[in-house]
Parts: sequence; structure tokens; C-alpha cells
Amino acid sequence: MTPPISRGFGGKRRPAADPTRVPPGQYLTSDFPVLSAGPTPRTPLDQWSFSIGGMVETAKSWSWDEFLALPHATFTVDIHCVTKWSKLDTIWTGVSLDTLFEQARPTGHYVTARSDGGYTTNLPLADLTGGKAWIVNGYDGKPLHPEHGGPARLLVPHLYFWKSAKWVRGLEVTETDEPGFWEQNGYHIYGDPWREQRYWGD
Ligand SMILES: Nc1nc2c(c(=O)[nH]1)N[C@H]1C(S)=C(S)[C@@H](COP(=O)(O)O)O[C@H]1N2
Ligand SMILES: [Mo]
Repeated sequence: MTPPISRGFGGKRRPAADPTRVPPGQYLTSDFPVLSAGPTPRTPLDQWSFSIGGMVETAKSWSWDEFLALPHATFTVDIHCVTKWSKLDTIWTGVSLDTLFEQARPTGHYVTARSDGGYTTNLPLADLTGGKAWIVNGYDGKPLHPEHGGPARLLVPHLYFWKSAKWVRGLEVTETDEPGFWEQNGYHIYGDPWREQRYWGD
């Protein structure tokens, strides 16, 4: 009996992705996978606050209502997960970190984001300023779903998606780069998808 024609290793071919939109080693997905290291926390909105502290001129904290009163923007970006899926043209609504830092005025040069549930991730301050990062509370015209980080998450689309801390509650400005949860467990300290900075040593 003749064996079936081989389709090659890897089975079904994926359509070639536009290399100007999709970083090396990534494939496109149209669904929105959920990746969480623990259970989804559910902090009631009347107990929720978002704070910026550490090396800042003025430590700041916003209640949910105060956060909602800040200027919001809706924008479209591409996201890239280190597990190799990328999703193009995702639509988010939130507050630019420039707006928040304007009030707190950082003096240090790195940031640790902290979330309900204990997740942390570290970034250079420069990656959170200049219109590149937001605290988002809306996705696709609806309130951000709890599984995807609602009521609010950090969104830093130019870095791998693990840097976009879900259920974010605060930023601590530091003088040195302090590895966060995944960064202590083998993920790259910076995480640029265009340079495939997935793991230590990449
Ligand atoms: N608080 C928190 N934020 C998190 C994570 C997490 O486990 N906890 N996972 C990260 C990882 S590895 C990815 S890929 C994205 C996944 O976001 P999504 O579940 O909305 O797709 O969230 C990031 N932010
Ligand atoms: Mo991830």
C-alpha cells in the first residue's frame, strides 16, 4: 500500500506572516489565548487602587473612580507572546503612562510592576514613556475581561507580552533593574520580540 504523501514535519502549513508586522519565530493567531501563572484575582472596584511609588517626587495613588476620570485613549497595536503567538490589530482603551508619570515624576530609571496575586515584571522607565505604554481597562470596546487582566492591566506592546502585567495595582520606580517573576525564572531581562530576547542569554 502506498503511504500518504508527506506534508512535511510540522503538519499543516501556516500562512507566511508579514515580516514587518510579525517578529521572527512568531505565528499569527486570531483567538486571544489566556496565559496566567495563577488564579484570576477579583478585587472589588471599591477596594481597587493604582499607585506609583518608590523613586518618585510625589507618590501617587488613584482610586477606580479617579482612574476612570483620567483622559482615556483608544488605540490599535500588535501583541507578541514569548510562547510564539502574535495577534495583530488589537484594540485597547486606557490611560497613557505619560499621564500618570506626569503626576508622580519619577527620579529612578527602572520600574517594577506589581499585580494582585503577586506577579511582578521589570522594565526600563524609558519603555513606559513617550506614548509606548498604557494602563488599559478596555479591550475591543468592552471592559477588560478578568481573565485578560481586568479591571486593568499594563500594556507594553513593543515588548513580549509577559511584560504586560495583568491585574496591575502599582508601579515601583527603582534605580536598578530588578528581575520580576518570569525574569527570575529564565525569561530575558528586557524581552524585545524583534531581537528574539526570549530567555537568559538570548
Ligand atoms: N499578573 C499577571 N500578569 C501576566 C501574567 C500572569 O501570569 N500574571 N502572564 C503574562 C504572560 S506570560 C502573558 S503571555 C500575558 C498573557 O495575557 P493574556 O492572558 O491576556 O493573553 O500576560 C502576562 N501578564
Ligand atoms: Mo507569555
